Amino acid sequence: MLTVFSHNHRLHHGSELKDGAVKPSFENPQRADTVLARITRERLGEVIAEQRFDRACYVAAHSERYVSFLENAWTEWAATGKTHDALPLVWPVRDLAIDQEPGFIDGKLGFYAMDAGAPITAGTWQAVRSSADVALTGMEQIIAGARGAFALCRPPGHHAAREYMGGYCYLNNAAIAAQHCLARGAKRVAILDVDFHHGNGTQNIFYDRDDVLFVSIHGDPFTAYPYFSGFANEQGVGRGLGYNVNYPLAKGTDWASYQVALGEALKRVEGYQPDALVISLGVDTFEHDPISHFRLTSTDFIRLGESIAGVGVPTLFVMEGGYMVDEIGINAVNTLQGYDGVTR
Ligand code: SP5
Ligand code: ZN
Repeated sequence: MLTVFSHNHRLHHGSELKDGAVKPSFENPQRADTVLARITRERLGEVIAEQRFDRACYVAAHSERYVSFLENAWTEWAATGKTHDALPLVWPVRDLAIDQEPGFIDGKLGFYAMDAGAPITAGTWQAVRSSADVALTGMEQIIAGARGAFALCRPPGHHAAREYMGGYCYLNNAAIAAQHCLARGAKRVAILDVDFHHGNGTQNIFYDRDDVLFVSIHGDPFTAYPYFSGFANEQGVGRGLGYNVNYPLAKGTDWASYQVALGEALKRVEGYQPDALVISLGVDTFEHDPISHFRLTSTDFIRLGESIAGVGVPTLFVMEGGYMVDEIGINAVNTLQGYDGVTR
């Protein structure tokens, strides 16, 4: 399988609040480099660089003002004399939720964020834009007739909604790729999100639409991040009713129970008869992931890839989470090799 990769991901290396202190984020540059090293070692296939896409491709999944915010946030933050990462500290919750962009960067950060998990640094925008370009380049491969392709995106994207960042995500790479596929003539695209965390951003972007089916398998949000979305009764609205499907699973879920939900999810995808399938591939469902609590083993990821192949639809894999850096390469590449049917 061909991989698309951008060296620009290294321009983004942010901080997050951990145990009461600002520390390097779990979402670090080593992650993508470890996956790339495994791809090379396993000779998965060709690795190509991203092409540059028009900004309009991002605005097709996000709002104009949000994309402008991302482009200018660091400059506006640096103009206040600060040199450390920009993180929001105030949010427009419930009754304070007015739809007016603040005129100062501190307010803008909260207005366009769901949490303090998406730091903005000097190189963030360039990395974020390149990550979306990696997904778009991967989708071009699928459009050109490839059976499968891997977009080694970093930073990840599935928590990024139409108008907000969060959970290490800025632009929603999977959503941008799916939208691009439709723009290039597809009638229906399905997105299956297997990251441990609910893909609230992708759900948000396509919630009222029937031309993109969104299916997600994740930790029950009653007790797992992002807490405020990912419940089974979130099924879409209007034309989109029935085209959003959530499978929240209990803490400690292992392959035996995971595969039941996966089987149902894949049946939904198959029944939709999509022209293309996008997999939001988070491998934070791994048993030793430091921030998640499922129990998939490295071999289970091979089974995951094989099961996805069973749908028989051209598939773009888009990298999302996975924070056990030692095994992130093995687990991601196992999934891709499972899909390719080339595993031991
Ligand atoms: C793309 C993706 O996987 N984003 C995940 C964002 C998760 N953010 C919440 C992290 C909460 C960390 N809790 C640490 C517990 C460590 N024992
Ligand atoms: Zn995740």
